[in-house]
Amino acid sequence: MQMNANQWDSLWINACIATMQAGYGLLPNAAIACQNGQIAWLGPMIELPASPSTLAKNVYDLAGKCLTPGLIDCHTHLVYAGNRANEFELLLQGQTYAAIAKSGGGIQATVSATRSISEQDLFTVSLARAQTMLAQGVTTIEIKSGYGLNLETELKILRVAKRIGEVLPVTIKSTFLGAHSLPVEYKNDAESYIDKVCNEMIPAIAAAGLAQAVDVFCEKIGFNLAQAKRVFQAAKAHGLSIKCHAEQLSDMGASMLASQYQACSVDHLEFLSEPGVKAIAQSNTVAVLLPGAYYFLQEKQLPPLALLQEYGVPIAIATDCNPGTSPTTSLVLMMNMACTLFKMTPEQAWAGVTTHAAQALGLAQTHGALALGMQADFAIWDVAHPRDVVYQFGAAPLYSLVKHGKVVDMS
Ligand code: DI6
Ligand code: FE
Repeated sequence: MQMNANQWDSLWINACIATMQAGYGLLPNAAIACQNGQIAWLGPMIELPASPSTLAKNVYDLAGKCLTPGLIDCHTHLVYAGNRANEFELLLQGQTYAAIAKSGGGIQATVSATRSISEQDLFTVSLARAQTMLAQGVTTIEIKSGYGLNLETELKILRVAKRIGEVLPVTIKSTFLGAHSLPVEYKNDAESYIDKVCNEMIPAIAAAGLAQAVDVFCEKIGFNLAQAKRVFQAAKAHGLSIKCHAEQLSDMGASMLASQYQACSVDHLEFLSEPGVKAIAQSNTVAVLLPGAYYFLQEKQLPPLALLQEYGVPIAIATDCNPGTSPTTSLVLMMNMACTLFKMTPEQAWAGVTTHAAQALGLAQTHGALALGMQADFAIWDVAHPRDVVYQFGAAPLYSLVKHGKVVDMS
C-alpha cells in the first residue's frame, strides 16, 4: 500500500503497550500513532508500514517503556474547601465516622467551608488537586458536587469542575450530589429538602448543562430508599445518568434500587449482599470499589469481591477523593490497595481504572482502552510491565502523559 509521508501527527515506538482489551492486552515491541486526537494505528513494530521518521511529524522512542490508557478516576469529590485533619485525630481515638457526622462535623463542616469560600479560591484549591492527579497518569476525572447543599453553592462547585476541564488537559464528567447530606436549614425535614433537590436543583442544573449524572448518598446518615427513588426519577426525567453511594456502612438495598434505574454505577458496596450483586449483574451497572475510604475509616467489612466476580460484574476502582473519608488524590495507590485490601489482582486493578472506569462514566466507546478510533489518551510509565505500577506503592513512575494525542507539559 502506498503510504503518505508524515501521515500521522505523532508516533510512539518501541513501547510495551497494554491495550486493556482482554486483560492487559499486552503488545511488546509495539508502536501507536495518533491523528487529530484519535488512535490511528496500533500494532507490533515489525508491522509498521514504513520507517518511523517518514510516518509522523513527531516520533518518540520509548525504549521499552510501558504505555497504557490514561487512568480514569470515576468517583471523586475533588471540589471542596477546607480540611478535616481534626476529624482524622478523632477517628484515630476511636470515634466513628457516623458519630462525628452527628455531632456537627463530617460533611457539614466541609459544606460550611465550601459555602463561604469565593469561586476563584475554590477553583485554585481544587485545580491543585486535579494537577496532582494528572501527575500520576490520570486523563479523565469524575467530579461530584455535594458540599453546597443549596443551589447557589452546588452551581458554584459544578462551574469550578467545568473550568478545571477547560484549563487542564483532562476530561471532566460532573455529577450532581445534592442528596449527599441534609443541610442544617432542613433539619428534621428531609422530605422538603428532597422536594427541592428534585423540583428546583435538578431542573436548574440540567438546564445549565453542568452535570451529566445525579448521585445519592443512600445511608442511615444520608437518605433512605424512598428518597433515593424520588431523586432517581427526577434525574431520569431530565435525561441525566444515575449513580449511587450504596451499601457503604450498612445494607440498605440501594444497589438493587439503583440497578433497577439502570444506574451507570453503584459505589462503595462493603455491605452488599448476594441479591444486590445479582441485581447489579442483571443491569449494565458497574461496581465501583473505593479502597481509600475503607482504609481511612479502618472498616472491617470487605466488599463481596468473589461474588461480584462470580456474577461477572465489572469492577472499577476510584479514589473517592474527599476531605472526610478518603483524603487522597492517588489513584495509583488505590490500585495497590485494591490488591492488598480487596484481593484483586494487579491486572484487575488496571481494568478498574481503565475499561471499567470508562464504563462507569458512560465513556466505554471512546476512553479506557487503546484501539483504533479511540481517544488518544495515554500514560507512559518508566517501567517494563504494567504490574510494576501497582507494585510500587507510594510512587507513580509516570514518564509522560498524552491527552487527545498531545504530550502534556508536566513542568
Ligand atoms: N461517601 C463518601 O465517602 C463521602 N461522601 C460519601 O457520600 C464522604 C464525605 C465526607 O465525609 O466529606
Ligand atoms: Fe464518595
